[in-house]
Amino acid sequence: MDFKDPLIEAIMKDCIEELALFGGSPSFPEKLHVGRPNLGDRERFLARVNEMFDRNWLTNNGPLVQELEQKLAGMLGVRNCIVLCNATVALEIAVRALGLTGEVIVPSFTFVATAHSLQWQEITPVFCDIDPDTHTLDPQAVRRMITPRTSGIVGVHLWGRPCNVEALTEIAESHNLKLMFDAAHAFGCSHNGKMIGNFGNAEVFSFHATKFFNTFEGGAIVTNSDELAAKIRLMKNFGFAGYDNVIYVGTNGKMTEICAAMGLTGLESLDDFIAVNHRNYRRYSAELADIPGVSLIKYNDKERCNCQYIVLEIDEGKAGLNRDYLVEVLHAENVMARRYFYPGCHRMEPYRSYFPHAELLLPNTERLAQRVMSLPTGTAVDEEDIKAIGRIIRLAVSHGGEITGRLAKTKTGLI
Ligand code: T4K
Repeated sequence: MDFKDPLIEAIMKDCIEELALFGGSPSFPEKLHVGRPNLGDRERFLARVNEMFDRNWLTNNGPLVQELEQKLAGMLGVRNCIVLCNATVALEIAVRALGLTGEVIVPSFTFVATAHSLQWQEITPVFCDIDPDTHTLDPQAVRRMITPRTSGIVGVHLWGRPCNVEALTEIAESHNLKLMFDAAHAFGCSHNGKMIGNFGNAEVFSFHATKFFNTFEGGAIVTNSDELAAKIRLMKNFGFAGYDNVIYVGTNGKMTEICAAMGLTGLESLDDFIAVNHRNYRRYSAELADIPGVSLIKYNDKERCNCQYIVLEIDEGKAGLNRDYLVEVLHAENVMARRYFYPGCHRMEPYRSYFPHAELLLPNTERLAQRVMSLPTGTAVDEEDIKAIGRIIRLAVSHGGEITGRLAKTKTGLI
């Protein structure tokens, strides 16, 4: 296929026959993904890796891991940072170290790892509804979900936007519950001027390759409790408190030196990554302005924010087509928009079988799971790409009814 400039291609498309979904050529020659890794300076990374080989120290709390922990703790202003192999294991360890049992209140509108980290340890995730504006736990709903078996609350700072930390803290304190945050999306973000990482009993970051700051795979637990941190350090290393001396059940949650090398290198470019995300956000905001039924979620510009997710809500009534049809249009153009976090954990197994009527208590989750989508951003996306994506969305919405009619017919087998 003969590919041209995506912007020119997208500008030229002015009727739906030209959309790739209906036989036109895709606007982008290659797939444009959500979650393309941001890479720091390759030479700096390779130099660190060479030094690592010279030392012949590859894992088990090596010097690069220690340096990364110190740098992260300093940057976040938190007493303890323990880096781990990924955020899922970090969540599992934090849950265990905090002694959570029985039932724990969590949002369903999150990546499934939040719920799995509980269920994996036979703790029941009790799915709670979210605030329709912030997409984070609704404190009033949290109060209603508390039972005598509740031991804790896991809030999720979804898209990097902080939970209502004050209300959740008040609820946790008044009911003697532990409070932790899945801050997988919120590294580098602040709440009331304080860096995320300082709230609740502990917070967990993800440094997965798809996050704006990555260590290939990786994560961290941060806490201002020295006692909790000491326990977590033991738990991530099989429970060893010294040679031959195991004092807890533990697991292997250690981060390797090569992952820490990636993290240390990424930290040196962190401000650039964030600046690119903000610039992309402003461009998307301009390109998508005034498209009926398409709204870009807002970030609080008075706080520090990594802006790593470009999240849209699609109102089918105004756009003329639903989120799923818009995603189909974009995928055909090689824009790999994602339906994070469809369909909600409560509609995934095993939770769907355990709680077949959970949706009755989750109206906002249900609604948002049908309306929300994420678009590509980060250093892999430039101004021309965003303009082209904006034009595809504008074209699709301006022919929303027609696209809906055609796709509905295809799906019902009428054509
Ligand atoms: N809590 C929350 C709220 C989370 O969002 C996550 C993870 C976790 C906990 C657990 O954190 P980790 O245990 O992963 O540290 C991705 C990520 O794998 C996952 O880390 C992330 N959240 C989630 C939101 O997104 P998928 O299933 O969408 O990944 P995948 O393989 O489809 O990758 C996304 C896109 O990124 C691909 O279409 C292509 C691109 N990509 C991906 C990788 C790995 C690349 O271009 N290069 C790459 O190396 O889950």
